[in-house]
Amino acid sequence: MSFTVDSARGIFPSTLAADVVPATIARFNQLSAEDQLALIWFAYLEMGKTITIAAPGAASMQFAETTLNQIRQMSFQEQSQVMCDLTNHADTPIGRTYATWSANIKLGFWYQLGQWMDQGLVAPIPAAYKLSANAAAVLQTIRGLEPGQQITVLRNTVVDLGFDSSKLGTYTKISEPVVVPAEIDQRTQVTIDGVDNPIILSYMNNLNANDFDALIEMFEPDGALQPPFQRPIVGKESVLRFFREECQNLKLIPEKGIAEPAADGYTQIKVTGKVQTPWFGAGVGMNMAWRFLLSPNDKIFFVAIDLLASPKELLNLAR
Ligand code: ECH
Ligand code: GLY
Repeated sequence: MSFTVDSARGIFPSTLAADVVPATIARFNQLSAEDQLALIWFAYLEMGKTITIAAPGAASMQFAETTLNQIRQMSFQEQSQVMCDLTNHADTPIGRTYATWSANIKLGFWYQLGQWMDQGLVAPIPAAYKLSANAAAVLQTIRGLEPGQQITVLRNTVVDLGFDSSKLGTYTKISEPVVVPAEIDQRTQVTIDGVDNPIILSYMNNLNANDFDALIEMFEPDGALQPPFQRPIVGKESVLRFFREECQNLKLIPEKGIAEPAADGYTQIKVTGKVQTPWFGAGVGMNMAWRFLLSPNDKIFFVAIDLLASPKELLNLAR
C-alpha cells in the first residue's frame, strides 16, 4: 500500500490537539447573534488586559476601507444591524464583500470597528448587556483556555462570519499583497533537537523568510497541508495560494522532534514547538506540532499543523 492524503492524516495518532477550540466554537455558534457579538466583545476586552494586539498595517486596512467608511456613516441602529447580519451570515452586500476577504483583512476590519466602538463612533455593546446563561458558560470556558487557544477561538469565529463564501459562485479573493521574502543574509536558521533532516529545517526557514516560492518547491505535486482544525489543502497550486494569502510574517520556533522510517520508503517526522502570529508577536506563543510525511523523493507529501491541547504535549513525540 502507498500513502494517500487520508491515510497520511493518521500519522503520529497520539498527538493531542486542542479539540476544546472547535468544541467551544460549536457552542458559540448555537448562541443568538446578539449574544455572540457581546461575548466576543467581553472576551476581547478581558484578553486585552493580558495580551496586546498589534494594529494591522495601513496597507492591509485599505481593502476594507470602503466598507468601514460606509459603516462609520450609518446610524447606531444601522451599524448594529450590519454587525448582526454578519453574525447571522445574512446575504447582504456587506456580508458578500466580507466573504471575499482573507482572514487578516477580516480581522483588521473588526479591529477597526472595535477601535471605533471604543471611541463612540460605532454602536457599542451596552456595558449592561446581560449574556444568556449559555453564553456566559461559553465565555467562562474561553477564560480558562491558554492564550494561544483563546486567540484561535477568536480568529476562527471572526473568519466564519459573513455570507457563506461557498455560495458566492466565482469570486476574487481579496488579500494583502505578498511581501518580498527576507534577504538571504537576513534569514534565521532554526535548529531542532532530534531532527537534522534538511527538508524540515528548510520548511521552517523558508516559511519564516516568507519565501513561499522556495517553500512550495519542497512539496510533491499532489502534496497536502492541513492547517489546524481544517481539512487538508491538496495540490501545490492550492497550497501556494494558501501560503500567499494566509501565512505571511509568521514566526515558527520549533524545539524538538523525531524522524523515523514509514512504509514504502516514506519518512515520518514529528516536530513540536511554538508559533507566533504577527497579530500578537512574542506576546502569545502557540504550542504547536507539525506532522510531516516525506516521500521517497524527499518531498513533502503531507504536513499537518496542530494546535496542541496543553504545553505537556510539546514533550509527546510518541507514535
Ligand atoms: C469586537 C466585538 C464585535 C465582534 C468582534 C470584535 C473584534 C474582534 C477582533 C479579534 C481579533 C482576533 C485576532 C486573532 C488572531 C489570531 C491568530 C492566530 C494565528 C495562528 C496561526 C498559526 C499558523 C500556523 C501555520 C504554520 C505552518 O507551518 C503552515 C501554515 C500555518 C471586539 C469589535 C469580532 C478584533 C487578531 C490564531 C497557528 C505553523 C497553518 C498557517
Ligand atoms: N490557523 C490556521 C491558519 O492560520 O489558517
